[in-house]
Amino acid sequence: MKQSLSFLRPSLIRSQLATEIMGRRIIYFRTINSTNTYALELAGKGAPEGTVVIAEEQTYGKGRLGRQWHSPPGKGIYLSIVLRPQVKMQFLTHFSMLSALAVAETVEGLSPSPPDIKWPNDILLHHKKVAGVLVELGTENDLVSYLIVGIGINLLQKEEEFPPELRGKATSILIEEGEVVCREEVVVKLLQNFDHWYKVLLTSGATPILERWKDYSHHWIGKEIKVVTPGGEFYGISEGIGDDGRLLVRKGDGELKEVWAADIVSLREVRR
Ligand code: BT5
Repeated sequence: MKQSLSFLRPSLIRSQLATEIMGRRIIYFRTINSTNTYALELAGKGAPEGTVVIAEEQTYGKGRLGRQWHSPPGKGIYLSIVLRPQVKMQFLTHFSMLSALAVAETVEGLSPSPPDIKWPNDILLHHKKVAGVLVELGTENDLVSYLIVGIGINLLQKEEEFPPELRGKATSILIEEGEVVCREEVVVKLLQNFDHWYKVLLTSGATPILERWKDYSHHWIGKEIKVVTPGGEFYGISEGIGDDGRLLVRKGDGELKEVWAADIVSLREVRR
């Protein structure tokens, strides 16, 4: 891939996109607090499905559970997609899994080393986080009226450009592969992968997504993990994911725990 010139060019991205839904409309910012926050506002005002908000830099990039996403100018991809699937809340995890899958495939295209998806939706290269996904939603009754999928991918950061607390835990394509990738090409590939899996989910259901997802997750399935939930933490063996996206963990006493929302840490990391 060629080196990025400097700023992203939304018109070039649009002209190269072969998607049906994603990127119908692209809204671009040099700097913004959070593309997810902006996309949530837009969706609340009726922005169509497939609208993409993308920025060079986020001053308050959001992670899950009030955490932050480090988003320095020109170093990564920070984008949010508006979706309007007609689904019930219980199927939400499928969208989170499809997002992680689309990102993992995109990262795989940039790296000879296969990425891992760490449940629920961290994308790792060599055990370090290279990308993350944040899904937020607006609801009406029990139906999802819109979903915002926010994706952050680290592409061009050098190790010393991460804040000290992220060094050794976060990585970028440049660090892992020594390659300066073109961010526009990565955006195009990402939106195409996303478009593909979104259509698969709507037409064929979640099974193909769950199957493909497993290809990226065998590094931690069957392994001992620590599960950190808002209510406390416990250890167990990860037995994989259920059909609805729940994490299944076998505790030492034999009990099978089903986990909806948590962070997991592999024992390798626990013992570090
Ligand atoms: C995530 O949260 O991984 C979701 C990240 C989503 C970011 C995108 S960027 C576009 C869109 N707009 C937004 O405002 N957000 C989305 P979580 O699993 O909670 O992970 C957050 C944690 O990852 C932080 O607490 C840090 O430990 C770590 N972290 C922060 N920035 C990072 C980075 N650039 N690379 C790797 N790890 C990072």
